[in-house]
Amino acid sequence: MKLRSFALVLMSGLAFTSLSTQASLVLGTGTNALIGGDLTDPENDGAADANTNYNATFNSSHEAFFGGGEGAFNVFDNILSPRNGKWCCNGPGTAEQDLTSNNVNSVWVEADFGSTRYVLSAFTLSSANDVAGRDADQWRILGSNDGTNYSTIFEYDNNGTSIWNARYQVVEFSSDLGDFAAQNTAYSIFRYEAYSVVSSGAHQLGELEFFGEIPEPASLALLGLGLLGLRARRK
Ligand SMILES: [Ca+2]
Ligand SMILES: [Ca+2]
Ligand SMILES: [Ca+2]
Ligand SMILES: [Ca+2]
Repeated sequence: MKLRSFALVLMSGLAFTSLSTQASLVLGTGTNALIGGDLTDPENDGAADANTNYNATFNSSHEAFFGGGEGAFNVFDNILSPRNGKWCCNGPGTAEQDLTSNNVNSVWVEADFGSTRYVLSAFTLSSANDVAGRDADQWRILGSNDGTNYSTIFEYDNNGTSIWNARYQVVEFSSDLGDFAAQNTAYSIFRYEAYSVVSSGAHQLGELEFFGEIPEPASLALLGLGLLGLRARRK
């Protein structure tokens, strides 16, 4: 988490000069630029090919596996590398899609935390190794609690331009930095869904990290208020 703290300090400094800066933050390139220890694997010890030591179960629209077939779950393997370290190449195509339509063509991958719900506070997306034309230029981060109804947490819609300018580049988006609104709803499922790529029929993604907190249960908050009330009455 050291890198991230440094990044936040850096952005706090920048905020003095430009309060309106879109704050998505380039953390660097390569595996070492990943924040690490994300919600899917807080210990960073996921055994990817065996799909063990993870705190989430994974699902995807295509290639629902880890491994050298460039499976979708490779976005959760904690590495940026060719082949076994990325997801490729089922694509939604290059054409710009109307994201308000119900009939959008997409590819998606998601992490399901079961009965545990998190308020998403940040995520990183990392580019993969080959041609930049395979990078997404329309995509969303979505949250769900039933696997059927999904709410948009973040939307990137910039046909022809991706968020990256280098291979294996790690970019962070966070509510603290103003990239998306501070979340009030906790979700058990977080999904990345892509609707278009820059200039190739194929889509690729190197890595995906989710960060968030378990909200304080309402019952605990009420208990706290109750205790305060008790104390007040005793006075
Ligand atoms: Ca783990
Ligand atoms: Ca991870
Ligand atoms: Ca990866
Ligand atoms: Ca496109």
